[in-house]
Amino acid sequence: MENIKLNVQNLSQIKERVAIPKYERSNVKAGIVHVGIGGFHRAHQAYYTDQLLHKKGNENWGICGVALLDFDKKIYQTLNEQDGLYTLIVKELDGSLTKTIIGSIVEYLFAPENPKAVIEKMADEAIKIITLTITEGGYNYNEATKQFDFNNPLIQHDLKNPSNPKTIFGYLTQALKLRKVRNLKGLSIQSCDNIQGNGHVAKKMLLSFVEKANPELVDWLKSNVSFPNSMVDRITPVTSLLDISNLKKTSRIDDAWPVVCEPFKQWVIEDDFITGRPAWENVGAQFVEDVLPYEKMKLSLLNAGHSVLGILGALIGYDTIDEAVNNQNIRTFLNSYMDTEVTPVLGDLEGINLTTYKRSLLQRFGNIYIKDQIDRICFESSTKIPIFILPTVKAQLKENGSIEYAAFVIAAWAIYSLGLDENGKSLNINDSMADVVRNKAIAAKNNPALFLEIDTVFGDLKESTTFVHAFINAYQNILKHGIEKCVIDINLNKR
Ligand code: CS2
Repeated sequence: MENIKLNVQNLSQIKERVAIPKYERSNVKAGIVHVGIGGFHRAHQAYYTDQLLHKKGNENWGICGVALLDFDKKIYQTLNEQDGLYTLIVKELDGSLTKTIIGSIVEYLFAPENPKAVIEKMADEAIKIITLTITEGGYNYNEATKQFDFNNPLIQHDLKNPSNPKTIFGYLTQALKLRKVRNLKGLSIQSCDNIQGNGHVAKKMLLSFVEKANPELVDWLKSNVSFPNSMVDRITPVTSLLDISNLKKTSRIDDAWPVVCEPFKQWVIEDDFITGRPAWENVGAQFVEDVLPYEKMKLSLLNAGHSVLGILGALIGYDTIDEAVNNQNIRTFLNSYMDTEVTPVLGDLEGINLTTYKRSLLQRFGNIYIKDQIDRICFESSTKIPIFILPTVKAQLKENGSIEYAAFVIAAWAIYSLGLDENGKSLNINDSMADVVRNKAIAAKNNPALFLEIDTVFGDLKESTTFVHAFINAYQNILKHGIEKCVIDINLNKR
C-alpha cells in the first residue's frame, strides 16, 4: 500500500483505512471562531463538534480556526494543505489506537498574515461563538496586582495600532466594535483554558482592555456578549515524530500533524450563550448552571497532580508522566497531597464522587501508551502554579490546614529552576518568565525564602510564615537528601 496524503480529494481512498467524516462537509458553515488550534482544541472541542456534525441539523456549527501567533504558522499551513482535516489518534488503555479523521474545522486563518480577515470573520453575523484556547498566560492577568497587565508590550502595541492587533484583546475589541456599528447581535466568548472561572476571567480582562481602548463599547459589550465558564478535560500530549511515522506505517496516511490523546474526555459548560449554541450535550458534553465545582476539582486535582508529577519527576530524571506516577513513592506522595491538602478545600461537590475521580486520575496518569511529556507539563510552570496549586495553599492557610506537600512541590520547583536534574543533566526549561525565575532560584541558594519573592507568581504568599517555614524546610531537605528519599520520609511521616 502506498502512503496517501491527507486531504479532501483523497478521502474516498482514506476511508478504506480509517473512519472519515460521514457528513457532507461542503454544506458545513462556520458558526464558531476558535482561537488557538493546537492539539488540545483538536482533541477536544473540534472532536465533540465533529461528532455533532454527524447528526442532522447542525451544519451551521462548523469551526473557523484562527492561528493567532507567528509561532502558529506551521499548524495553519498544515491545516491549509490538508483542507482542515487531521487524524485524531486515541491511545486506548490497552495500547490499541483508534484513528478518526476529523472534519469540523472548515475554515482557517492566520492572523499575523491577515488581521483584517480575522476581525471580519469574528464580526460576521453567522458567527455566534468565539471559543478560546490561548493558554493560562494568554489572559494577561498579573497575579501580583490582580489586574490586567497593561505593561505587556503587545498590549501597548494593540492600544496604539487598533486595526493591526497582535493580542486576542485587540482582535476581540475590533470585532465587537464592528458588530456594534453594524447593528448586529452580540455573541458568546467561551474560554476553554484551564483557569478557575475562565469565563469570568476572560470577561474581566477583556473589559479592562476595552475600558482603555474603546470606552464607548463597554455598555454594549456588557449587554450583548456572554462569557460562559467551562471545564475542559482530555490529556493531549505533544504529537511526536514517532506518532507521525507510525500513522504512515500502520495506516499509510501521510498526515503532517495528527493529534494524539487519551480516551477520557469531559466538557462541562455553563449554559449562558446569548445568541445560541450547538447541542454539544447530544455528544457527551454536560450543560450545568454552575461550573465552578467541576473546575475547582479538575484544576486542583488533575492539573495540579500533573504539575506535582512533572516537577518531582523532572528532578528525578524521568521524561514522561507515566514513569513518575508509576514510581510507588511518588504515587503515594501524590495521593496524600490530593487527600490531605486538596480534598478538604474542595468542600461538598454535589453529585461527584471524589474518591472515584481521584482513582481514575491515577489510572489516566499511569497510561503507559500516552507517554505524556514532562516537558509539556512543566512548560510555563510560572503561569500554571498560581492557578493549579496556590489556590489550594491559600485555602488551607486560611483554615490552618496542611500545606506541607504543596510547599515541598514549590521547593522542588525552585531547585528545578536552577536548570539541572538530580543526575546533573540539563533540564529543558520553557517558560516566558524563565530568566526571572532562574535569578530568584540562584538567589535562593543562600536564602531560600527569596524564591517566594516572585510576586507575579506568589503574590503575598511570602507574608505567610507558616508557608515560608515549610518551604525552607523542604528546600533544604531536597538539597540534602534528594527528592526520592524526602518523598519516602514524608510518606512515612518522618519529615
Ligand atoms: C496539563 C494539561 O498543561 C498541563 O499542565 O495539566 O494540559 C492537562 O493535560 C489538560 O488540562 C487535561 O485536560
